[in-house]
This record gives sequence, structure tokens and C-alpha cells, in this order.
Amino acid sequence: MSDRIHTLSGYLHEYQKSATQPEEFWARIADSFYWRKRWDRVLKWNFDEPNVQWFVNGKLNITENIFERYLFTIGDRPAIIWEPSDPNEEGRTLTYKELYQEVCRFANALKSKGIGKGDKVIIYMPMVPEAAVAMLACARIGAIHSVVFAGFSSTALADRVNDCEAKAILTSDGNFRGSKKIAVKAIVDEALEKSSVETVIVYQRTKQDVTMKDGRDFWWHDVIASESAECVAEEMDSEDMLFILYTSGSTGKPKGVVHTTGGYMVYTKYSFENVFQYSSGDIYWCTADVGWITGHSYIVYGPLLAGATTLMFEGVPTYPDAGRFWAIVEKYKVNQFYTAPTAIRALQAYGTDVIQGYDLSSLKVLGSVGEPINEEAWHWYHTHIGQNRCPIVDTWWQTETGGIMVSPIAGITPTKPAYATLPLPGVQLCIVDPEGNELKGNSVEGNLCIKFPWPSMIRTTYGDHDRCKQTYFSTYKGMYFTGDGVKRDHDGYYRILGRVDDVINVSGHRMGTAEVENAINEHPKVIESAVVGYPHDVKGQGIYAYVICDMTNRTEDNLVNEIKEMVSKIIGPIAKPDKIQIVPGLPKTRSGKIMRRILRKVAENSLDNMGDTSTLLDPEVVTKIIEGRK
Ligand code: 6R9
Repeated sequence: MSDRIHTLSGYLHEYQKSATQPEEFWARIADSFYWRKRWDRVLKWNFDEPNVQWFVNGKLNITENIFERYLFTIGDRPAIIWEPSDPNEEGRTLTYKELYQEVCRFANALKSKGIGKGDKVIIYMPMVPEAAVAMLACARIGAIHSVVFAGFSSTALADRVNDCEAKAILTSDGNFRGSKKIAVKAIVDEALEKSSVETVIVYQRTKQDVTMKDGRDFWWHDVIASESAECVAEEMDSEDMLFILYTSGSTGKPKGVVHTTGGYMVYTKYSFENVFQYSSGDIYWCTADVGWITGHSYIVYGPLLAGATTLMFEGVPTYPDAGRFWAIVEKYKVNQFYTAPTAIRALQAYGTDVIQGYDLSSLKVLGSVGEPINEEAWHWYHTHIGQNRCPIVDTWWQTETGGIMVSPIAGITPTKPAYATLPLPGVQLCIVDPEGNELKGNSVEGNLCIKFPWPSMIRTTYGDHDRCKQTYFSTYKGMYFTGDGVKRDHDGYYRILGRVDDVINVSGHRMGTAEVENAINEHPKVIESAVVGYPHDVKGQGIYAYVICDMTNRTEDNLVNEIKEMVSKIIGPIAKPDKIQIVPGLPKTRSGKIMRRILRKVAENSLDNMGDTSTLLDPEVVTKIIEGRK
């Protein structure tokens, strides 16, 4: 039976079924996969502990649902098409058969380095097919991967290596970023100074000089040289960990979101096929990096589980010029294109001349993810890229949800600019007021929660289950709290309004304000800091930092630059504040809490309505901050 939704009434019917008989609904979807042993029970759950188990006691290997499942039918179809950063370098295509062989070879190489079921492996790699090979090889042998975005600093990498007690790191000599070469291996070496990682495997990409530590570091091409292209998949339990992916929250330390095997597999394939309406033979391209959840679910797992052809691009949208995305769409005749609003806005700024001359007629569906898409960007995308022909799927979801939760079904759900529209089947949304009362009916606004489990949901935060409970399941009893504000309009359509917690979203990258503050506070001259987001034309949100400093013998300019460098070094360039204001004090309540609301208003430049400042210890400080604003 096909699980594809073809009509709006079909969607409504499926949604209804998924809400009234969730177990029957998901069992039917899951039955189309290959299980070594079928589950005993579809779902066991409670949101108090929380404890959620899908397809209980089912046994499987997710890679068998990519390879063994497709090799005989579509083995010669392209699985991954790779476009390098430099348009003059030759691209690569790996068919399902070739990808399978690469995965097996590398899986065997990992085994021969003593890595096996349950071991944690960090992947810190550029956007090359080997990054996907690395993920799938781990899954093949039951090792748990944790991909770290290769733009993160050595400190951020070390934190993640240590938190998950990684046994190995898979990396590259260097990365190409636009016209630059980044010395990736050197960053890894620095991160490993204080760690017990036993094995480092280095994929040669840029051919730059690196130091290889005897007995620890090995070249990718050497370790696979004599390995067999067959590797029997490890049998996994449905609830065995598939991967850990670190993401930022409102408190300082990034948390390791844990996803498990069975539910994640079922949900990513189902949502991929339906949202993008992928048809056999289509070329699908998601521009994310594999270091983010979007890359996991919708470059690697979802598309490959669906037997799709997924395009992977190593470079950036503006190299060698701002027409690069459109050149790639033309070159490969891309049918589904999935990117982030920040990229759309950045390209919009270059005008439409750079689009002219490219043939975009292959495009059928456009997608958006990572942050709210503003109406202007939506219309630009629709008119100039989609040529008023392609539906836009504005997909709302999170690292924690594992897959797309609210989105139009391409070409089926009528769209509305800036609206993620309706929940996918299986997703039971709930809008609550600050006290946790459900706001029923339409034309309401509040905090977005989810009241029933879905297969690809977060199971725990690695090494700290209580943190998972506190962060997501304690704010509103019996519900998963997303951290996002939302509006349900008169048609029952959902519009995501952005985070209501101390998480900011810069160019679609999640960052905790506390995380940035901690990095700023590392500077010896910094006494205290407070970070907020503010509206930014291209990035969606920019980072505004208010910093109290010891200015003895220092000028403001050099301190500001040093602080920016400090953040870049500790977290990575993506976290560098856009604006730093040195302030004499911070607005605090009598109990010592920083009133961020005020700082946000100043950063937004909306000074007419500062709200109640009567609880402030020193209201004078606000006047001084306003006077010195950037
Ligand atoms: C997939 C991903 C999650 C946060 C999420 C929300 C924002 C993502 C969105 C969106 C409005 C959309 N977000 N998609 N906001 N419309 N279509 O981005 O995961 O990196 O964990 O970020 O991103 O605020 O809570 P992640």
C-alpha cells in the first residue's frame, strides 16, 4: 500500500486516522520497511518521565532499509550527486550500489579499528559524500554518530567529544569555504589535546599539510584500501540510539539530542516523500550542512530511505558568484530545492540579474526551513525562483522533533505566505497560554506544544535525562514544549512567530544567549555581559551584546574586536556578535535578574514602549544604555 498523500481530502483523511488511531496508522506506515523482527507493540509512552518507545522490540538496521531494500531494483540509480565548492572541479555521482560499497568498506575499516555497537563517533567533515558514508557506516555497525558542524571551533568540538565520550573522530585535512581553505585537522588536533579519543580518520580533501599522530591518526584512503565491499549489518533494537546531535538551548551548555533507530527511520522517509512529493527519478537538493538536523534527516536519511537522488553541495551560495545556486539547479535539473530564509534574503539582495540566464524550469517544489520566512522573502522566492509555478513548503520543525512537523504537502495544501500551514499526519499540536491552558479554536496565539508522541521525537538528552525532562516536558504538564510562539489564524493555519525562550536564531543557526555570554565572559577584561537577538535584514536575527568591561588602559575599539575574536574562537564564527556595546551596568531587578526585555527593546530600537521599569534596581542605567546604543 502506498503511503503517499495525493489530494487535500487524502491528507485530511490521513490526519484524522493518525489522530484517532495513531498506533494503527504508524503500524501501517512502518510495515513498508524491512524489519528483521517485527515490533511487539507500536507505542509505549508517558510524557512525565519522559519515556517514549516506538515499535517496541522491533529489530532492524536502518541501512538495510536503504541498501538491501533498493540494490536489486534501483542499484544503478544515483543516490548522491556531489557538487564541489569549485565549479571547475569535477563533481561525483554515487549510485546506490556504489554508495553501498563505500559504506561497507568504511564500516569494515571502523570495525578493524575496534569500533563497534554502542561506540560514539564524532564526524567533523566537509560536505563531501564521505560525510554521508561515515554516518551510514556508523549506522551499519551500530556505532552512534555525532556530527559536529565543521564551522565550530576546537573548544566547541572538544566539549562535544568529551560530553559523548567519543572513541573516534572522522575528519578531513582541510575544508574549502568559498575561496578559502580551512585547516580542519589542526582544529581537531587542538581539540584532542585533552581527550582520550583513540582513533582519528582523516579524509584527504584539500591536500594541505597536516600532522598525523602515530598510532592515532590514519588516512581514510589507507584504512579502506584492503577492506571488503560487503559488511553484514548489525541488528539493532528499534530504540537503540542512532545518533546524538548537539544543539543549543536556553542554558549555557549545548545538549546532545538523542534519536533512536526505528521511529526516526519511519518518520523521516514518510515526511520526506509526502512534504516534497518526491517522484522516482527526481533530483532533490537540500542546501543545509550535514552538521545540522536538516542535513541528517533531509540530505541523508529521509531521501536515501526513499530511494531518492540527493544532491550534496560543498560550497556557499555566493561563490564564485551569487548565481551559484541557480547554476547548480540548471546543471543538474533540480526538481525539489530546499533552503533557508537567510540564504533567500542574502541572494535577494543581489537582485534578479544574477538569476537571469539560468534555466530554472526543472523546479517543481521549493522548501524553506530553519527560521520564520518573512512575507517579502516568501514572495521573492515564489516569483523569481519558483516562477509562480512552484509551491513553497515552509517546513517548521526542530533538532528535537527529528523530522518536519508543520508544513504544506507540496502542491496539495493551499499555501499562505509566511505560514507553515498545517501539521503532518501524526502531529498533534496544541497552543497554550502561559499558564498551560489549551487555547482551543481558531484566531489564537500562544506557545506551541505537542501533546502526543510522534516516531522521530527526542528520546533523551545524552548523559542527562533530567535535562530533557526539565527543558521539554516540565513547563507544561503532559506536553512537549517547543520553545516557539505560534498563531493559529481564522483558517486554522499555523504561523510560527519565533522563539519565546533565550534561544536566538542567527541565519537559521540556533544559539543560546547564555552560550554566547559564557564565551564573552572568558575575556579577562569582561566583568559581565548580556546577549539578546535583534531583527537583522539578512540573518533573521543578529547578536547584540551588552558588556561591562574593565576599561583600564584599553580603547573601546580594540576591546570590541578582541571580544568578537574570543567568541569566534570559543564557539565559532557563526556566533560572533554583530554589535557589542560597552555599558556601565545592566538593567537588573532587585533580585538580581537581568531584564532582557529592556535590552531587546534597545537592540530593536523600539524605545517608545519600554514597559514597566519600576522593579529595576537602578533605572538610570537604562538611560545610559539608550544613549550609547549601537
Ligand atoms: C530544523 C531546524 C529549530 C528552531 C525552531 C524554530 C526555528 C525552524 C522554522 C522555524 C519558523 C520555520 N524554525 N523552522 N521557525 N518557521 N519553518 O531548523 O532545527 O536548528 O533545531 O532549529 O528553528 O524557532 O524552534 P533547529
